[in-house]
Amino acid sequence: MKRKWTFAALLAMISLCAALTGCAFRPQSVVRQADTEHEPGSSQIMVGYSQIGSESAWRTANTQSFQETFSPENGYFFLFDNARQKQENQIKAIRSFISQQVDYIVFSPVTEDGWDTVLGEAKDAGIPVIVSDRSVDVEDESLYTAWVGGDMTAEGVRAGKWLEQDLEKSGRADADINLVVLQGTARSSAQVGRSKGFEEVAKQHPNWHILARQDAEFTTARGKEVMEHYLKSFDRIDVLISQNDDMTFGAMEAMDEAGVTYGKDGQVTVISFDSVKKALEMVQNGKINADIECSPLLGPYVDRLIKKLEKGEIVPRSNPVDEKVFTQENVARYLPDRRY
Ligand code: GYE
Repeated sequence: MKRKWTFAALLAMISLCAALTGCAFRPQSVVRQADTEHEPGSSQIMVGYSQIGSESAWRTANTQSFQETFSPENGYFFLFDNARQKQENQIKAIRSFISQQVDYIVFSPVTEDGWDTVLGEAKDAGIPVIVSDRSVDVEDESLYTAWVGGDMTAEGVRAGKWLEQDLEKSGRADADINLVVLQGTARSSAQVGRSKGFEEVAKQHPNWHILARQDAEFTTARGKEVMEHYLKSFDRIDVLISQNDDMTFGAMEAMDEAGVTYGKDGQVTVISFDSVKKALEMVQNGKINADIECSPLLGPYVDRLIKKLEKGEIVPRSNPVDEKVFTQENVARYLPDRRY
């Protein structure tokens, strides 16, 4: 339900109330969040945003992007909820946005599956849903209006293609290559897509041996633990595929402690995903060989979609954002502008 009362209508109500009762009119607040109020006289667009959690540097930048973009100055009343990695918390948050009759629901789904029921409730309430970052796998596509984010499968393919070229350059195109994978949160579209894309390329190389793939939950602590386990389990690891930078940082600690060298002049080739500033610095100093970009700065994209919907325009259902691959050859050009 929209609460975009015209100023004239509001003024008329105030005068009527004052005339009838002699009292000062104070509209009742619809929603309270901290010490702010969204009032019926307001023309602000009310957006409820359910964030997955705060597992990574990427996620922090993503949250910041939304908080900066969805400001009162930009015409929004913004409700933010951090689900702390739990789907049930996201479902609760979405239900609370529905009961508060927000104008739009935006969310980044922790996993791909399990959204049909709650998104059906949002649809029944007539609230458009925009999926941001990770994607959902739902039976009925009309349960959400649009998705915006990185194409995770394409990112996985880029990682595979980069490795292909690198092995060719170093004359190892036909050598036996041992790989290990640190996977992100199980059943998240980031994990599913990056795995699928990389394995499409890996399948074409019978000499690439994926020794292990394990869930390290997109965190530095788990990345370190799982890499320690890999280093103990396998005599020779040639390539580490780490599905985000935070796990890469943890894996590096594990390799440092085990005395295993990595990066451009090391034993283990490191391919990472996200491309946060700290990781790009490591690309520059040769500790990470290639970093596959995924942009967390999605707030402005969602803002543009909402502004178009407000004008009654039709928006594309799928909105992938542009992404790069960073290596020592090109990183210097981009590093100075990296904000996160
Ligand atoms: O790679 C990771 C994070 O969904 C693309 O989630 C995102 C991933 C990102 O926490 O760092």
